Amino acid sequence: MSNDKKLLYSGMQATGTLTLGNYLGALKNWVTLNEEYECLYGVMDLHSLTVRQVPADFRKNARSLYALYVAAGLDPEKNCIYYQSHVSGHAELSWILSCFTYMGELNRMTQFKDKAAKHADNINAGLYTYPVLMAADILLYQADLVPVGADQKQHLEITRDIAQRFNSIYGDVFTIPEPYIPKAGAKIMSLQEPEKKMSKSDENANATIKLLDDRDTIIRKFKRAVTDSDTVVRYAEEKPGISNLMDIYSCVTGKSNDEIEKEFAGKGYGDFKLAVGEAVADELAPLQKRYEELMADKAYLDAMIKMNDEKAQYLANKTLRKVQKKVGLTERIR
Ligand code: ATP
Ligand code: LTN
Repeated sequence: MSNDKKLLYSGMQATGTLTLGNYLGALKNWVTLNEEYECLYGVMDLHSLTVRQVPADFRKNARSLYALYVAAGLDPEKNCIYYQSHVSGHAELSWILSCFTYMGELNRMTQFKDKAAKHADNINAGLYTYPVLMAADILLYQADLVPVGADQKQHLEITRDIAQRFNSIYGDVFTIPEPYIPKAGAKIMSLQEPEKKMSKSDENANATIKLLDDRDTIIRKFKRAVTDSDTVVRYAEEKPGISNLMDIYSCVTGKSNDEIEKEFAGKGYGDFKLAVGEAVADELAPLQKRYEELMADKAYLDAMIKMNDEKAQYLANKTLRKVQKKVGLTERIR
């Protein structure tokens, strides 16, 4: 791109409405890091195809995800926010990289194991090669930094391994990306089963806070959050429910665990849960308002999508042509 800022790349799958986990683990950090980096954010719709989608819902989810990125504070005029499927280079580079990825490496991926167990009737090859496509997303743009939640760490490691392997054969083709995994909020847990991560595909509505839940729903879900039989607000491994709520409260208010423990000393879980619910609802209110405005302005979103698709396509092609040449594919005759 045009200046010498380092490049940040990230994205999310377009499957269902985002949760507070997606927001605190990823999206909120994208906004914080935004000014320092040149940024690209993808709506990862090709990755979403690894799980069966209803076409009409899928299209709506993808647009809604685009609008949520913008509503969270990412300016589409300053950042390249685009659809993965609109840039053919992702699939093309993914094929080439799959020839530099070992099955032994893919066999170790825990997300594949989890998803295969969850979708036992549809263990498709895309689910298996998912990390190769993710490596292609990142390497195509020569990203320096990739902010994600803790569950994506293994995918970043395999991306680095593939890039290093390729570079060791062909010279310095790819930038080796660094993961950015936040200290607080990297793994927000389910409100109903606090030993499981909060996931947008959870069937129990009370387990997740959706970014578009209204204030009353948010407060009600926090009130019902599973905790323990103790009454003291304290961060501890044997108190996963309360510790998770403290993580959430800390991410949203910026308060440390010590400060939170002091704030709620002598008060019960009820007061604490209400405070967490209110803080989260306050944090999400401006995002929700902006989201509604954006979804009502079709022309604006369409113009942003078109402009950024072209920008991404241009950047992607630069790397793709270089890679094709390096591996010895015959250049097109113009
Ligand atoms: P699904 O449950 O449908 O597989 P997901 O909720 O895990 O999806 P992704 O699209 O896979 O969502 O992830 C988008 C981003 O949100 C990634 O950076 C991921 O690390 C982060 N993320 C997802 N869930 C959490 C969570 N519970 N806590 C923190 N970060 C999360
Ligand atoms: N697998 C990621 C989504 C994703 C991604 C990427 C994130 C696909 N390609 C490239 C960062 C960079 C997930 O969050 N589940």
